[in-house]
Parts: sequence; C-alpha cells; structure tokens
Amino acid sequence: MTKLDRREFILGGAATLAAGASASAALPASKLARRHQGYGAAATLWDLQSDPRLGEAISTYCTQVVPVLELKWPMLRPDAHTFAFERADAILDFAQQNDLTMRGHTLAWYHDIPDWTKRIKDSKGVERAYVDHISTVASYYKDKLTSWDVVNEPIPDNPRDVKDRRDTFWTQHLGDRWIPLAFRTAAAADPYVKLAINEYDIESAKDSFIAKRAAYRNLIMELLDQGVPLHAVGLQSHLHAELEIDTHGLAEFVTEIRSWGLEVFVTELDVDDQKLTGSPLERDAIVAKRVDDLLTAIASSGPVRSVLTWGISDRYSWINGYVKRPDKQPNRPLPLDGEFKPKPFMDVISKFTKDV
Ligand code: 9MR
Repeated sequence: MTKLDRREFILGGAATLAAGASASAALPASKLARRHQGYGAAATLWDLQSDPRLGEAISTYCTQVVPVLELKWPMLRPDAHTFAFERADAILDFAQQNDLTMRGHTLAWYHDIPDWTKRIKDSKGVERAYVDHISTVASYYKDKLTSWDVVNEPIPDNPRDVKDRRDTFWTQHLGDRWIPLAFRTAAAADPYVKLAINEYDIESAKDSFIAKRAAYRNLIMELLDQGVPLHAVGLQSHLHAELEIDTHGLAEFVTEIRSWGLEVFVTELDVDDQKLTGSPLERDAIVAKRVDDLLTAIASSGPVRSVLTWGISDRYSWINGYVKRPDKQPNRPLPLDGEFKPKPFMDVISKFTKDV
C-alpha cells in the first residue's frame, strides 16, 4: 500500500465515525448546547471507529479531544526511518469535523519507547533519535494542536526527596537534561503551542502523594529557573475513589503554580472505584464527590480552563482492562456509564465548566 492509500484507508474508517456529526458549521444547536467549554476526553482511533456512540458522545459533551495512543512513539514510529502520522491524523480530522480542539500526548516518556530505540547503544545516537522525533512530530503538528504533554511522568512513585527524578532510558543516555531538551526542541518546532509537563498521583491526601507533589513542584521550579519554555502543569488526576483529595494542599500547589504564570490542566481524569463497596449509585456518588473536591481545589485560585477525562464512557476505560473489582462488577470511572448515560460525574464537570 502506498502512503496515500494507507491514509485513505484509515480515513475511510474515520469518515464513518464522523458520519453522525457533520462539519462544525452545521452542528445542531441541541448538540452545542450540551458542550462544556474546556471539557475534553481521550479516545483511541480503534474505539472511535468500532463504536459510533463514542464519537457521538465526545462531540456532544466536549470541546477538545486527545488521542490515547496515536501520538505515542510506538504508534508513530514503527522503525527509525518512518513517521506514521495517519492514525493521529484521522483523530485530528474527527476533531476538525466536529469543531473540537486537539491536545498532543506525549513526546517524552519513560514508558512506550520502541525496541528499535532501546537498541541504540551510543548516547549521541540516542540524542539524535530523541531530538529528531520531538522536532519532526512537533513540526508536523505545528499550529494544529492547542497543547502538548511534552514530558510525561518524570517523578518516581515514593520519591526519596524533592530532587528525586524517575530513572529513565533517556536519563541513562542524556542525564537530567532530557527534560529541558524536550521542551526546547518542541518550542523551536512549534513556537505557539502550549507546552506542558504531566504527572499522576499528586492529588490525594496520602504521604507518598504529598512527597510526589513536592518533587514535582521542585522540578517545575528548576525548569523555570533555567528558562525552559514550560507553559502548563498537568495534573493527570487518575483518582483512587477510596482516597480523599488533599483539598488544602492541592489548592495551595495550584495557587503557587498559577502565581508563577503557568496554567493548570487536568489531563487524564478518572476515578478507580475498585476498593469501594456498595451499589453502583453509591459508588457513583463517591466518585462524583472526589471529582468535585478536585475541581473545587483547582477552582479556588482561578477558572478550570481545561479538564480532560481519560475516556468518556465506562465501556472504554483502561481501568477496566487493568484492574478487577473483587465483586467482578465493572469499574465505573468515567462521566458516562457503559451505555453512554450521564452519571453524577458529568454534572460535576458541567458545574465547573461553562456551557458553550
Ligand atoms: O490508557 C492507556 C493504555 O491504553 C496504554 O496501553 C498505556 C500505554 O501506552 O497508556 C495508557 O494511558 C496512560 C497515559 O498515556 C499516561 N498516564 C497514565 C495513563 C493510564 O495508564
């Protein structure tokens, strides 16, 4: 198959997913009325193509979308010489046809590094591959995305102290400069896109989370001191339903981040309810309360301008693939249930975001 044929083939599928939603100018008023400004969801192209209800739900409630897999190294880079943009492009087409903006996730991560990259033995070669990847991908999507998660998950779980950083393949070859280098390379390729750092397990009131938040804060300060082009701080917010949100500590953190001129994004919100007992209704209420506490803490120092959930319907959530509840019931981590019906979680999203 030639490159063009391949693109047409993939977009053929995407056209079907967009069939229910025509070009943005023609979006029905009823649909626009349910959109929440700044609310977005993650999706894979596979799920969008296989279930039209998913694209329909995203275009009904959201103003933005982010690909779960399609902008990660393994999907974009089958080998050292190829950039396979077709699948991410198909999601971008879906976004444009439905008047949604798109975020990029992610350019530099300790995880999802292809085998061909790991086989490069000399550090100069690793640096060339790293810079080439970030530069080529950010240039290709120049002016098409609103923001990029440039560096994802740089802090280890249970950090020893505030200076602790995750030991990654990139650190082994480039040292700590893998982080500034990623931001500088992305900024040179696309000067207007917002560049974010992104981290998980910093939202709840648990010692290891508080330590992780402190190390995250320290890294952000160091990057700013070095003049690194960093514009936004991502709170992934993969919440654990049994843990309370550290509302006071989180509000303080967000206030400080904003005082440094940075934006705060909620990038991957969902709530794992595996440790909750009770009926689905009772679990949904606790899940909604955690989300409400999270967004209240963030909203205490400014508006919630960008909040994305990692999926939109419980039917398509990574959590159901990774963890099983002891009672074998499906997890209910997202704003819509498995049949795409809104849950109290969606009311909380709507409380903190303006209607379009
Ligand atoms: O949900 C994603 C899952 O389908 C992928 O297999 C995995 C590896 O690419 O990534 C998951 O998404 C993660 C995101 O990229 C970064 N933060 C944690 C997310 C959930 O694990």
